[in-house]
Amino acid sequence: MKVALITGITGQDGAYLTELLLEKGYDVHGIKRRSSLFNTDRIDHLMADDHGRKNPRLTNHYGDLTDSTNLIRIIQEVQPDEIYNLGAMSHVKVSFDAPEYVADVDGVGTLRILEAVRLLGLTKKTKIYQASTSELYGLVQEVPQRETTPFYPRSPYAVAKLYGYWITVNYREAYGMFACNGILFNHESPLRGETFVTRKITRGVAQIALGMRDDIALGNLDAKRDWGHAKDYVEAMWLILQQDQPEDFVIATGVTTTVRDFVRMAFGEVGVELAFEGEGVDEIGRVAACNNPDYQIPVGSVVCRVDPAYFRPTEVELLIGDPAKCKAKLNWEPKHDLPSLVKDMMEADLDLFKRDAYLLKGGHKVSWQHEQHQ
Ligand code: NDP
Ligand code: GDR
Repeated sequence: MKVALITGITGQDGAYLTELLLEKGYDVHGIKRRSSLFNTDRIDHLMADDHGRKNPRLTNHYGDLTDSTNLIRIIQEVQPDEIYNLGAMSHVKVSFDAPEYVADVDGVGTLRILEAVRLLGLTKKTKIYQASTSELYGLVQEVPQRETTPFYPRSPYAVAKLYGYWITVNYREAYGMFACNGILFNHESPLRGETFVTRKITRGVAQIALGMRDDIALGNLDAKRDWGHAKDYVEAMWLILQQDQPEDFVIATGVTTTVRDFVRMAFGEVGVELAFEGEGVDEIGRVAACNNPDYQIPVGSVVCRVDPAYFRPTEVELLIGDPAKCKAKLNWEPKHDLPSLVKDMMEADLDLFKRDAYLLKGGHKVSWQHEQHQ
């Protein structure tokens, strides 16, 4: 039985990857941070059965990527065959507010994992997956972006990940380690963090459709992203570590879409047709037609607007990945396209907020009313 260690197990990808590896018969260990609130919502269903009996094949360890001592101790105890380094402060806009912390976690954190494996003498046993990102491409140098496209990072997050990328390559070349970068383009799901744009949109549209709010405020509607489904992308992570030779791979769909069109598609799921008017900070999205009797949103109402608070000091305008290498070598192709992703996320958020809509009607408060978005 193989043993895997996942940093960032409580995040979106950590949850889907844990599910996948358990299905494949792995013993899974995760590193989670101590938090004053429970932070294992995404993996609770995997940690214990309906009767509260602990899953013997899933073990969590308290730890942090800023602390070498606990990383060394955990890796020594677990003796993993595979490490998936998914832990990171992963929000691009927030990285401008906490640049030094992000350098420490996302950049030096990767070094700490690699160095722990080397110091413990596990270089021949333990394969390492590093969660690299399409944000490395930043300012457009070439489209579609592929493994050989030059990097031009545009945020403290991307600069920290650039260090993570190269230190992974360096440990592979210097010490012969099986250490690989997956350069993953944006991937989303019903488990996506609430402050990333797709989830912010699907949650907002669900709340508007259920009569719980009037509109959503967003930043740059012109940004283009190559969006896939997280479920497909964790499969690619696993495949990268099953190859004969350690290599770096772009994982993408090859299709790009604007944030504005994602908003249109999400509203389309509740039968609303949007018309955008105005430009820049004056742009608004207005209901042109509402064709679903379950969700009555008045024609003419403004349901989407732009708030410059969500603009970034430097933006990544266009991402579109070339999946040729992952198709050819990993035989990986996404099972979901963008319409099925939007549908999946909208259905989940409509389900989620139906209960809250009921509570609000009864005069109760619900927690999301006080949320701060980014
Ligand atoms: P999430 O933000 O959902 O999850 C991040 C995880 O990292 C959480 O488990 C979080 O713990 C943990 N974490 C944060 N800080 C630390 C720390 N100091 N020490 C240990 N763990 C920490 O990200 P995703 O699941 O979406 O992404 C997974 C990885 O892939 C990240 O590295 C991200 O940068 C990268 N990536 C993501 C892409 C995407 O589109 N989703 C695309 C390309 C790369 P907690 O729950 O306590 O906050
Ligand atoms: P990104 O994802 O920065 O690509 O990083 P995000 O969803 O945050 O932004 C995508 C694009 O949408 C624009 N945008 C907004 N973004 C947010 N968060 N909130 C808004 O209100 C909003 N309005 C418009 C952004 O400006 C941007 O252009 C994600 C993360 O998962 C990273 O960890 C990962 O490395 C990359 O994807 C690939």
